Amino acid sequence: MRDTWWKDAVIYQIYPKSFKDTNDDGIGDLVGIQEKLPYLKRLGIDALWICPVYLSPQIDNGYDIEDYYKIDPMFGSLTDMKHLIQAAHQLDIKIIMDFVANHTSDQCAWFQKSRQSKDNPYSDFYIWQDAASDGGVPNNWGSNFGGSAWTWDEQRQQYYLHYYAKEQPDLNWENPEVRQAIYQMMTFWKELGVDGWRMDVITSISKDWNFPNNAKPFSTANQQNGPRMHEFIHDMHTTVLGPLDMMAVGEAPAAKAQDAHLLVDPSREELDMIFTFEHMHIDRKPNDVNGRWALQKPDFVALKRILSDWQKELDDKGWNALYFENHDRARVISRWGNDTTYRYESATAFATILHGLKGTPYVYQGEEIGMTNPKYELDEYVDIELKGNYRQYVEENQTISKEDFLAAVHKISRDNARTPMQWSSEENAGFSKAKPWLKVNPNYVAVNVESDLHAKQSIFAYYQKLIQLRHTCPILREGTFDLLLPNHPAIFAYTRTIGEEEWLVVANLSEEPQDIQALVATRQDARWIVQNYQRQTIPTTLGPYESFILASKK
Ligand code: TEU
Ligand code: CA
Repeated sequence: MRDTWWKDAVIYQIYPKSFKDTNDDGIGDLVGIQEKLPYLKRLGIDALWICPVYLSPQIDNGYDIEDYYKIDPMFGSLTDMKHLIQAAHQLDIKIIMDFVANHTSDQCAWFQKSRQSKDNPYSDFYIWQDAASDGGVPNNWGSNFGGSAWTWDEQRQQYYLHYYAKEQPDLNWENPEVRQAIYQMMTFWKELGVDGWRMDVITSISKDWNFPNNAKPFSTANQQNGPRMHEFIHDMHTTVLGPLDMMAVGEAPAAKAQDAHLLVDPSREELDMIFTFEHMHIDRKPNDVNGRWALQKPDFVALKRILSDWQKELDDKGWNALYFENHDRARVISRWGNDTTYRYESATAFATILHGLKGTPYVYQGEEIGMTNPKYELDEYVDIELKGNYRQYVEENQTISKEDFLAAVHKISRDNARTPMQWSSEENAGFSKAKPWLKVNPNYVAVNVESDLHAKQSIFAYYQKLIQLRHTCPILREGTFDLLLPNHPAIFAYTRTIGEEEWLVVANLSEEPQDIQALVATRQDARWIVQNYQRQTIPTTLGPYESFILASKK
C-alpha cells in the first residue's frame, strides 16, 4: 500500500535563493535552510518542497538544470544536501525536491552531445526539426517567455524546441533512453533520502509530433496533455514512484477538475495530486492579446466555483493540492486582498479558506508572516518571464503600454514572491549580510519573522493554529465539502461535515461589512475553532476580512 502521509500534512515551499544566506554572498543556501529547520518545526509543517538546487546556469533560477546529480555551488554541496535531509528527517520533516524534466539547460551534457550530430547516442534526447521550406521555424509555436518556441542550432543545422527560454531545450520523452535516464536520477535522490517530487510542467512532457500550427502565432496554447502524457506518467509511476514509494505532486497548468481524475485517481497509478492553475486566473481577462498581463478585478464567485468543483470532483477519488502562492505567483494579500490596513485580517482570511478545504495545503515561504508584493521600478526586477514578455507585448506587439504593464507586474509578476525572506528588522531583513540578489522589500522593518514571533497577535501564530488543526482534526482530512452562498461576491463560506459534526468556514473577502445572519442563525451553540477577530459571541455581521471556523453538531 502506498503511504499517504501527505493527507494529514502541510507542505512548506522554499525558494532557496531567497530563503536564508549563511555565507554572505547575497544568495540563500542549503545551510541556511538547515539553520531555519527549528523555525519551520515551530510553524508545524510536515514537509519541505525545495525549488531546484541542482547545478544550473540560472537562466530561469534553476529551472534550467545542467546536471541532475550535482548541487549548484551557489547553494552548497552534495554533503550539505545530505546533512539537510538528515536534519530534516530527525525533526520528522520530509523532503520533496523539484523535478524539472520537461526540459534541461542547454549546458546539460545531454544537449551538448545532442546538438553535435543527427546520429550520436544523444541525438534523439531533444526535439529537433528541420527548417520550414523557407528556412524559417518549423511551426508557429510560442515560448512562455516570449517569441518562438524554436531556436536554430548552427552546429546541427536544425531547430530545437523549447517551451520556455532558448536555454531550456525540451527533452524528448518518446525516447525510452531519456525516460531511463530520468528514472535513474530519481533513484539516486531516493537513495539520498528524498521523499517525493514536485514535478515541473509534467503535463507538457508529451508533444504532438505532427507539430500543427496554433491559431495564433507565438501562442503557448496546446503545450499540455499531449497524446502520450498519461502513458509516460504511468510508466514512471510503476517503475519508480510506486516501487520507491515517492510522493508526487505535478504542476498541471491546463487541468480542469473534470479531467484531473486521469492524473490523480490512485487506481490509475500516475500522480498523488496536481497543482491546477484554474483558480489563479480569476483576475485575468480571458483570451486577451496580452495574456497573463491583462488584469481584471478578482472574481471571487469564480474562485468559489473553481475550488468547489475541485473539492467535489476529487471528493472520494484523488486528492487536492491547495495553494494561493508559490514562486510563480504573487503574494495573495497584495493580489486579491489588502496588504496595508487589513494585512493581518486578509492574510488570515485567505489562509482560513485554503486550510479549511480538503486536500494538502502548501505554504509558500513568507506567506506565514504576510509578506507582500514590492512595487519596484521595472529595472529592479530580474525575472526572465517578465523581461521576455515586456519585449513581446510592450516593445514588439505594442498591445500594452509600459505603465499598464508595470501595473500588472506590481500585481502578478513572479518576482513579487521571490524577494528575500524577511527574518528581522536588521539590515537586508536578516536574510544576508551582503547585498541580496534581488532587492529586499522595504517593508521588512515592520513585516518580519522576529516581530511576528513576539507579537500578541500574528499571522504566524494563526498559521501555526491552522497547521495544528490539520494534524488533530480528522474532519479536515475526511469531511465532505459543501459550498454555501455560491453567488455572493464577497463571502466565501462552506461546510465540512463528518457524521454529526459540522464545521462552518467563513471569510469576508472585502472591506465592507457583510451580513451573515442566514449562516449563523442555526448555529448559536457552535464552538470556535479559529477566528481572526477576537469575538466572544458569534457575530451576525462580518467585519472587513473577518474569517472564522465554527464547529457544531447537526
Ligand atoms: O512554471 C510553469 C509555468 O507554466 C509558468 O510559466 C507559469 O505559467 C508562469 O510562471 C506564471 O506566471 C514552471 C516553474 O514553476 C517556473 O518557475 C519555471 O520557470 C517553468 O516551469 C519552467 O521550468
Ligand atoms: Ca549564500
